[in-house]
Amino acid sequence: MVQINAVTTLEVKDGIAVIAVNNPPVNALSHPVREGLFTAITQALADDSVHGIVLGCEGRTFVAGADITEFGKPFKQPGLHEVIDALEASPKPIVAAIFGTALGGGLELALGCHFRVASADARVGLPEVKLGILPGAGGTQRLPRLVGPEKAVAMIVAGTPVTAKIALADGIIDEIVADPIPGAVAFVQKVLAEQKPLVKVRDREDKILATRENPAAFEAAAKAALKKLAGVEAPAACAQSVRNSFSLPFDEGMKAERELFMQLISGEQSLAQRHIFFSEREAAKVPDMPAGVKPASLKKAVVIGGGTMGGGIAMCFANAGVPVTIVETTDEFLQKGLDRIKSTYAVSVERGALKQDAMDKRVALIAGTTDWNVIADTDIVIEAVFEEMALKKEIFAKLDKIAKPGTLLASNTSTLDVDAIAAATSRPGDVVGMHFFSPANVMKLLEIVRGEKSSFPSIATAVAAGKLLGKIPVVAGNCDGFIGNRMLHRRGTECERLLLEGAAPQDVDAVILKFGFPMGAFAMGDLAGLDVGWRIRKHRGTKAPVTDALCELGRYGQKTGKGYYIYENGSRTPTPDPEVTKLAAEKAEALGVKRRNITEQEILERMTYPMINEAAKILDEGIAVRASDIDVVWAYGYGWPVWRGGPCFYADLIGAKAICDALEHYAELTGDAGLKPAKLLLDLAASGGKFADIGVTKKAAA
Ligand code: T1G
Repeated sequence: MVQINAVTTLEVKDGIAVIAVNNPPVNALSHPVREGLFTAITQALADDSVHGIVLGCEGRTFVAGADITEFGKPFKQPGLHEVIDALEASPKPIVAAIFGTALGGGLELALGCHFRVASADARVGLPEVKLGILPGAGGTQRLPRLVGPEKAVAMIVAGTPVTAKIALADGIIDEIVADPIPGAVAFVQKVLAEQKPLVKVRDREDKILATRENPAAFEAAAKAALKKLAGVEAPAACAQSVRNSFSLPFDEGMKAERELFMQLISGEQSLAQRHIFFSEREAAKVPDMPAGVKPASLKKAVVIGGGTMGGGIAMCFANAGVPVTIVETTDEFLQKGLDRIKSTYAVSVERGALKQDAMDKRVALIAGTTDWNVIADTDIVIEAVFEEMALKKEIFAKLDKIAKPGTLLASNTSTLDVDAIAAATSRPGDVVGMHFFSPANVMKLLEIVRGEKSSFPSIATAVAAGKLLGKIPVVAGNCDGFIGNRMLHRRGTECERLLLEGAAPQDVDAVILKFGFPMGAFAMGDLAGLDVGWRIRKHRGTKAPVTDALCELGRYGQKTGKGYYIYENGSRTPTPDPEVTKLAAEKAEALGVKRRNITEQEILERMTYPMINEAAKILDEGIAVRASDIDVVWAYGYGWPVWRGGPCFYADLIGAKAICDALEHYAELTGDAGLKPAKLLLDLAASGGKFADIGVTKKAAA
């Protein structure tokens, strides 16, 4: 075996050269890897004793793409194109040995080989669109030549990997093997023995000819793939590049792909999406976690409450293969909860998103009882009952008596004081908040609330639980509304004021949708139910004149057919209602609020800047560990468009000074001192600093 460089080896045995990359953690195509590959291929091609070549990897996965950390840095040769061209030009058969994931540049590398074999659990795909770019090393030109442009555009615009089984059926791989490298060696020996012709993927036309003659099916597939992606640059560029694969000669298609790639990679949207990529991975790291603290293993789970949230949380455990028991107060409530779970799974099966046998396996992992003793033998308990402090305290006092030592006791509260809940037990160190987002079996975000006394093992276990459940865990300090809801509340206050000052719900929501959110603020309020906030305000003695008045009229939103909008005959489509504007005008008059035309720009600023201001306070108080955590919370919990990077990333694009000036203006305009810029934001404005520079907040690092 020859060590070509630190990350590449070449071993020749019985006429077969095995080139292996070993660049942990995911064999990304860093400059040393590209250089090592190019050298190894050149050597193998020049070696007359070599008749066939296998391209493989050591470690936990095949190549998971270009090295994203090199983006934006000076480019070093050889590029991936040179490496792939060398593979494709080889007169000796080359087989890629895929396992784990072959993603982005990793799959493109494999598409440069003559053949591909993979282990049964492998997944292959081109996820570049999730980084705001497109496959830039031939993926948009070679993949259509294997699977056809229709399948290719769907795969590339979605960026979702496919399983080895589908890849084999679609012709991306040639064989599923038990062991990648030995399997690839056997495959290349078979090619040599049968003198199979070496067809370069670039020369394959059979899968694109029909589309070239009649692109109607492709255009339909592209249109379907691009639905709901208006304003996002990369998906449209992906579709155009796949269109080039059958409408242009290969080399021209490659050239156009390169140009599109260079445009996107230096754009704001890709910067934002790469920021989110690394931020979601960073968020799981707790800076002050002492080395050696291990999360407890989670073999069994209990969920208190089988309502919408409790049921969704139980599904998360079942989806992760963890047996879970729902504890309810009555058999009737229990059955209702279990039935709701079954019907949710049934909808996924109907849609083809889940196989019947997978549903059966998951449902079999979910049990239900009214007997609390089940808690004595579990590793984690998540309480998901009604948002009422007295009830929560009663439950945690009960858990304290039954649960075995070391059981993680978590509350799914979205607003209540976790320290107060923990104080109802004799083991506050074992108590954390685990705030799931509705629908809990779908939403990726998990806000882990660290109480004053939450122990490091408890935090570590909660973060590990989040990952186990396929969530993106973000650790937040304990305060009213934690990170997400605290900022959302700030936006809500502005929404109410804008209604009084003259903006209609549909005006505000139109601006928010244009910005890229999947749903407007008022439509979201109607979905969640206006009565939820009304009850909290009444409890706190605060007011929202227009919304309170709507609630007094029984207009709670979708659930009552009327809220800020009207929902005809149970539909979910919001229809503007002039009655709401009339009511707002009456309230404004009663409160002496002057009504005026409000520009889209002002609406956008008041829907974002007060939240950013709150983010500054949240960071200053150490409630969030990093600014990027706040961006992850909003991107995965509240629909902030990932291609806008999150509130703090967005603020850095605008600049703290401009935001402070606008906030000063709105504070004066509205008379709300709460809009005055936070100290941290003023400091950034004065220093010309960015949220990105703040790094880990002092308190969190302590
Ligand atoms: N480059 C650099 N670092 C990477 C990386 C990459 N491509 N992928 C992962 N990492 C780091 C990650 O930040 C983390 O670091 C560690 O590896 C483990 O990752 C020309 C230009 C492969 C499915 O988009 O989807 O090719 O936090 O926690 O959950 O067309 O990582 O430990 O310091 O995510 O097991 C296209 C991105 C690139 C795939 C593994 N490829 N990666 O998931 O581990 S663009 C991608 C993933 C491209 C070409 C273009 C996942 C994974 P740290 P992890 P995981």
